[in-house]
Amino acid sequence: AAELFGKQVLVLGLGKTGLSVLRYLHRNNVTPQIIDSREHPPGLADAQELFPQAQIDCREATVEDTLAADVIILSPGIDRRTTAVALAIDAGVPVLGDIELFAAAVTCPVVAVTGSNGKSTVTRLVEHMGKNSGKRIVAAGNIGEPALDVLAFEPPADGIILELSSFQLESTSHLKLACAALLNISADHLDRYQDEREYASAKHRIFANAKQWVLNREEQQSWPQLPVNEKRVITFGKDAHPRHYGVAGSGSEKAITLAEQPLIDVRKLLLQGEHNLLNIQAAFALANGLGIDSKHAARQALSFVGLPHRCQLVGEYKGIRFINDSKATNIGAAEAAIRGLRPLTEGRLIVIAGGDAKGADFRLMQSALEYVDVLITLGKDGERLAEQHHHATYVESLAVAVQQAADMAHQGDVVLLAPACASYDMFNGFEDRGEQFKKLVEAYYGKN
Ligand code: UMA
Ligand code: ADP
Repeated sequence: AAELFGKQVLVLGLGKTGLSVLRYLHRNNVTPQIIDSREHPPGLADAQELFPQAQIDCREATVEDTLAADVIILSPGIDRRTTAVALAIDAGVPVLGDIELFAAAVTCPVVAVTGSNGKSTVTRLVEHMGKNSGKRIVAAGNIGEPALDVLAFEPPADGIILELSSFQLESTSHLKLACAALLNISADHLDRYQDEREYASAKHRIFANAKQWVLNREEQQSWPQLPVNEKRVITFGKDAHPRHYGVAGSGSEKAITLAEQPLIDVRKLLLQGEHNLLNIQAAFALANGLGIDSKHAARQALSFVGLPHRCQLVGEYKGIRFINDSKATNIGAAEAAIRGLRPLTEGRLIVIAGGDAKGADFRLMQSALEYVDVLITLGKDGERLAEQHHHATYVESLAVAVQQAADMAHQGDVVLLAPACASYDMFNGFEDRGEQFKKLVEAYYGKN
């Protein structure tokens, strides 16, 4: 923070990130100017308490504001293309994110994961692999714990696993990483990017200063265009590999391997679905980057139960399983859930989907929808999604969707909530959507 001292610092955004930035600046005796475009930004009262003397405005930032600043600290929810921000960037004003401040201040080893899907699962798994290892491994970033707050932890972290979104990476240039993983890239957030290439290049920024690069063999198109140094690269995939991570065996006799040597017997895992075998391999590589040995990581992985709202069984009634994958907020995630659950479904697969598609093209979902027997859609883009399937109905609410699904389901069927869309058109976030789903299912079967 030394380089911020005495400068005119403008903090844009007063959400979780903005507040963590303010706490950091406060610890470093820097008083910023603060602007949030929302009438009642979530962090307003806390900000006033931290900086009673600071100028805090709840309105759109103007070009005068941004050009007057020496440095702008931008929250990830704000588009860098916003006129006032874009003009400041053009004028040479540094526009940094919280992760860039974190990068300049952190002293312990850091590893990070990005990708369209699986980030939170991998982040929590790496954190879990660090438990009982004698090291204090902390998860931070897009997962919900702002990275700058971790710097103030007592006792301090021995290693940090960061979940990074493309928005955070856009405003980051100097993050040194012991290891960086890119899980996959599928269309998402196209309301914030010109095209998929621009979205991918934001994600590729994770490798700029990383010692090791963890890449997906199944998705060579997600690899960075930068010259790939063989020595730095660790890959993961669905098959065994002579030097890298992989999966050996077939049917129920599978093992996750490193250089064809077994690390974990897949039958012993609580985490379900083919996509999670890939997530586990990436987590191994990242945990290794934090000095956690593979044996310990493997033991810990066996007790990892996964995260709520990700392919989570909410109940089984009359032999019908109801699965909540509300976190499938884009097509790639919904596709992974559908493909992953089809082999485990004896009867019909009934999928509830729809919401705010964030500009995505639903035709990309057609191949996955072939595995779906009945599609029930809802939300802002639900009617458009229904056009992609031969047996689809559009309904006005999640309550009606659950009722229709439960009415038609028989023993052996699976009812899967995998929206392929964001939730904000009808809900207060994916957690709210998942919880409402669970409540509606329970109410249908007379359970409170
Ligand atoms: N906003 C305004 N005006 C402002 C500032 C923000 O309207 O002046 C709006 C944004 O457009 C956005 C919302 O407020 O809709 C929140 O934006 P924010 O930047 O204040 O967000 P934070 O509360 O700081 O939360 C962010 C991440 N959110 C986003 O990137 C949108 C959180 O990830 C993250 O956990 C948190 O920082 C801590 O690091 C959430 C997320 O949805 C889970 N991430 C996206 C995703 O995973 O797909 C990227
Ligand atoms: P993120 O933090 O990137 O949103 P999560 O771990 O929360 O990722 O998982 C979100 C959804 O993505 C899950 O509900 C699951 O359906 C899907 N998913 C998880 N891992 C993968 C993967 N490796 N590839 C494709 N889809 C995945």
